[in-house]
Amino acid sequence: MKILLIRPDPGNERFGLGPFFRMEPLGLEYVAQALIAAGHEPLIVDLRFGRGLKYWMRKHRPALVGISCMHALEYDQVVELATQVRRLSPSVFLLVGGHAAAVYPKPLEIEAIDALCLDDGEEVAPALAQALAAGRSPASVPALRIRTPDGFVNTEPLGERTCLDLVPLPARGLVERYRRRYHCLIFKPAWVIETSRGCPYRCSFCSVWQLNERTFRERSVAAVVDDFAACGPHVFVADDLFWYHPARSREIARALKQRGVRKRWLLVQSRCDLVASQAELLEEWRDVAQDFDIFFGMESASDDGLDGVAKDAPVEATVKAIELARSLRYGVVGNFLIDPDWGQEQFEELWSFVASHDITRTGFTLLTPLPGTELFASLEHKLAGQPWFKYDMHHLLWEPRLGAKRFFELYAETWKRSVLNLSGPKSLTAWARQVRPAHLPVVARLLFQTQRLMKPSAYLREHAMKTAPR
Ligand code: B12
Repeated sequence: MKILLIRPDPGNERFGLGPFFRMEPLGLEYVAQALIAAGHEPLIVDLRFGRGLKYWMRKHRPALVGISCMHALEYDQVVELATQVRRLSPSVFLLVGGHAAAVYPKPLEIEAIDALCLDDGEEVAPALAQALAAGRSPASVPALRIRTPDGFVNTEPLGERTCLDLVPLPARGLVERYRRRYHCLIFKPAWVIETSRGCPYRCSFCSVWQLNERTFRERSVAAVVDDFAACGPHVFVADDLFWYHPARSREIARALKQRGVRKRWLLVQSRCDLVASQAELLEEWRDVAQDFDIFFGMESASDDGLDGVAKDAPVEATVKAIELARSLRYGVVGNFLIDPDWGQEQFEELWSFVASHDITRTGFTLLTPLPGTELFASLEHKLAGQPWFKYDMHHLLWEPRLGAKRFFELYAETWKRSVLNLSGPKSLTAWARQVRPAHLPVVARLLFQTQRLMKPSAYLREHAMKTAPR
């Protein structure tokens, strides 16, 4: 069966670090590989670059179209895209998958869409393609939410969680034509690797553990090493919790070194308490890349703040992790959450923490009830009517305690502490020294675009809007 898999252009990156991360659609690459293994003919299209939908629909003539919806902030674009696909091809079967579609499918329950994928695509998509090819009803395929004359209904869930080794390597060849467009921070081209999926912790703002029911699945060491060896010099590891299983992780580091795999730059995401207690493991990994950054969800400058989001770790762990990582020459990158109910004193507490630990490579996001979290479920009635573009963690979904004007002044003031502030900790000249001359125009453009994070008026302008600015 001919299948078109689409990564939409969310076009909603006015705030935050999105523009710095033009990442490959790894989820679609795994789905595509599973479809190839089942004898189908998938094509991946990244609508952020190059030719548009019409061209690819005409060229590939798919019987099945799959659209990816990773973030809640993409719902509106996905609905629009699905409507366009339906207009171009009334008979095509239209499936939407991805994190946001799986955790909260409701906004995607429209006439144009036939089914929503509620679990791992590697297992569900080939099962659906087989059913369609054999003329069987999609109702026989597990882990779907399908459109029926009586509305959308769920099919049986998968019997057990998909084993990640079902598809050992993603179909990277299908996105090679976009490779030079993919970048991560100042590194270009960039690759994304997944070594594990899920997280056993229970942070209240995160929808990952809720979708995965606190499970943590791992790819085999051999598959991870093969994937690292096949990818280029700049790698972002998409795992939510890198280094979680120290013995396996040590084995991967050793196998990579034995194979002679060394990257120019590596970025991984992990928890502070985990890193703080794994000095030897971090030493083992350090040589795997020339520059090695760790992204920490630091979340709060106080124990109360961490308890408030069920982080299950103290601030002391944050401090220890920063010290340990720096002592081993890791770059420390992080994110803090800002509660709309804060007063000025909590902002000041955060500023003082950031200054005393010199944390400038950091982002600051608003505590947002994201679909798929219990927080969202409990507030759903209060949030009704809020447009999806505001779920980017830089828009307010209700009036803050200090009032929007004062709140955004303090929020913008907070962002001024980040390396992105060109009149702050790092000048444009300092950035230029780190970047290859050929990449300088792109990085400079991204940095100028990012200066709006430090402008209260930019946030205020969108605060009252009910539809996204075009
Ligand atoms: C990489 C990533 C990004 C990248 C974007 C990557 C890209 N390709 O565009 C960057 C860094 C830019 C990013 C940014 C943000 N992100 Co993000 N991101 C992720 C992360 C860490 C990994 C995703 C990934 O690649 N996983 C690995 C692949 C293999 O899995 P997958 O994509 O889920 O695909 C599988 C299934 O979903 C499914 N599938 C996927 N597509 C399709 C399509 C079809 C047709 C089918 C059948 C199946 C299917 O099959 C695949 C294989 O099983 C996830 C966390 C997570 N675990 O999902 C957060 C996550 C998706 N991000 C999140 C958030 C909140 C954000 C930000 C708002 C954060 C911020 N601080 O600003 C911004 C938004 C940026 C913007 N304005 O667009 C949340 C979303 C929550 C929600 N309910 O909306 C997540 C879940 C993190 C979290 N802990 O809560 N993100």
